[in-house]
Amino acid sequence: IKRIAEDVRTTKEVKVHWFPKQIAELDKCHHLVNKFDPDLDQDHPGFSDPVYRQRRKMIGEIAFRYRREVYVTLRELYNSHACSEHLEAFQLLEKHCGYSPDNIPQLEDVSRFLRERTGFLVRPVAGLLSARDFLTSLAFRVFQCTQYIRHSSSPMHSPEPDCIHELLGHIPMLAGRTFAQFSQNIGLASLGASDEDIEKLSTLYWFTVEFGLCKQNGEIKAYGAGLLSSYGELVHSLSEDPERRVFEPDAASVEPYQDQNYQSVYFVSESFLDAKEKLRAYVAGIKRPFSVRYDPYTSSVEVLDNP
Ligand code: HBI
Ligand code: FE
Repeated sequence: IKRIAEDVRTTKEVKVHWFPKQIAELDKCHHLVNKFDPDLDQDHPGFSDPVYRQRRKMIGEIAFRYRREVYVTLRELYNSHACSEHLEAFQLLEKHCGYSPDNIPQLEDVSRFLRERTGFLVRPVAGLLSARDFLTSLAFRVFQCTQYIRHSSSPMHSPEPDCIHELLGHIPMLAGRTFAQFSQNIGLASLGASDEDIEKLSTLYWFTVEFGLCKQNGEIKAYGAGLLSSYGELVHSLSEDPERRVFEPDAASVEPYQDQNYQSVYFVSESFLDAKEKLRAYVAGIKRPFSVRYDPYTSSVEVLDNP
């Protein structure tokens, strides 16, 4: 694709050729000179070698799609595979928060956006946290967000959370009221819980917030961030291959899960409201010698002794 560089006017009305002012703008410096292109130049040693030319073409396409590959591929798939809450929030994030194929949004902007929608805040974190610490922050409506991006040799997959996973998977979901409350409730249930209960809540989190499916207008859609940030698993989760079961916290909290491969089982919620009600009943069964209440005015947790 050829793009004619834009001319710009200086204050003196002298036309000068456009040039980048920031390193990121080097994305716009991609115009090739075709003189020695093996597809066009009959004297090129590779001109009559179709295998070589095919390989060159593939490498060239990677260079052109650099930066955009994950965003553009997932964005397209959301239309058919993502739940309506995700699609709606994603549109707003594109409009207000700098979500685009050419830009990685700033956490500060994302945090401001979420605060206005659901009161969730985003806070930077250096890597994978312990389940207890991660869940604890959810109790305060704080989402710990990784900063780094996956290695470019594997654009469609990352073994650990990275900013693509957080920004494309989690953030849009946290803009929804019921889902935000659901997430905070898992966090509140985790405060002071035993190691066994943390393990169960973490598994519950896995099969809902990370890999959950839900029903919408008679169809099944994805709402889990692990799905919404992985092209391959998003397609797999709604295909014929895996088993899909009705979401029941008692079962989901003890189901063995895969963190090396695609899940073989997914849990489908009737709605976020339904999932929230089921979680409430499940949490009521967790034994703690106290209960907790979140005070949004002071952003603090009150501990209430059980009678
Ligand atoms: N840590 N930084 C970070 N991001 C996550 O998404 C995350 C985590 N630690 C644990 C975790 N997620 C979940 O898999 C559950 O164990 C809570
Ligand atoms: Fe995650």
